[in-house]
Amino acid sequence: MKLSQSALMIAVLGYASGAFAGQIFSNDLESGAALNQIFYDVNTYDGVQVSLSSDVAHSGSKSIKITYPNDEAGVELKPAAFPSTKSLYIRKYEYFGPGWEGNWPVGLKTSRYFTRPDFNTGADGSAYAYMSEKLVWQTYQGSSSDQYARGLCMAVYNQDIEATYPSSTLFGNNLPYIRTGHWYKMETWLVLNSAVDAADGVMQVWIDDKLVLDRKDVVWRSSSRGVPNGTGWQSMWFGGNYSGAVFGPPNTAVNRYIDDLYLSTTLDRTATGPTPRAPSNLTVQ
Ligand SMILES: [Ca+2]
Repeated sequence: MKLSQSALMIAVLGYASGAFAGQIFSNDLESGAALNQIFYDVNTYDGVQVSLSSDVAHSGSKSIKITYPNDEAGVELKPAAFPSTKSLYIRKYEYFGPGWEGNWPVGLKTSRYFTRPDFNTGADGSAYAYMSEKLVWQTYQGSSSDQYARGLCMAVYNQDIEATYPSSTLFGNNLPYIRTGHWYKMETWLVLNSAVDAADGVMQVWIDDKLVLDRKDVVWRSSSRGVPNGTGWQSMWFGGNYSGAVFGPPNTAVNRYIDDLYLSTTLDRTATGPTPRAPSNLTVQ
């Protein structure tokens, strides 16, 4: 299938009616479409399994289930490339099943963003600005008995932007840090810097509506770091690989779920995306 055909199909499947002006992609996984009909490409690696699941859901009864059977396995769920945009807003909901406790990775890629339409970064030294988003991250100083992930680490080509969630920041389950058994609302807002080497790029992250990263000085396009190219965000993927646990790989498969994926060129923090459907087990008296 050609990219243009796939983009058309995704536009049809993407619930474009009634969308916000800047909406690029929106999907609640409830349409019955297969993952390879929703995404331009579904790449899996190293035995990872990905499927539509009814185990848990943020909306309706379905979500994406990613099973990581061992270390360094991943999946890339790619929406079709989109017209170049200086600003990109991403919202998704993530849920971690039992077994992640004590096995939180050095970096679990929650998404990746590119300024090329081909999901690539270009050659070293003349590369294109991009980012590996890791909103689930365990510090190297962590404890093997940790029941949660402490922070995030955004890899911006030869630079890691790290942060630790403060214990005072309570998420929607009224607990600090990322834990199993809760749907976390994750929002990211990216604005490319105004010129190469200009320290005015924006990177903001909210989890359960709490601002956990607020940077207005990101040098996305940088000559000194060898990443001078890119005129706007043009492609991304959801999902991503499990980058190794601090204390060794888990001895059992661990499951990660994603639901209600949304992309926009505008900061649609008030948008809810697809209208949430009532749980399938709800009965009207
Ligand atoms: Ca759903």
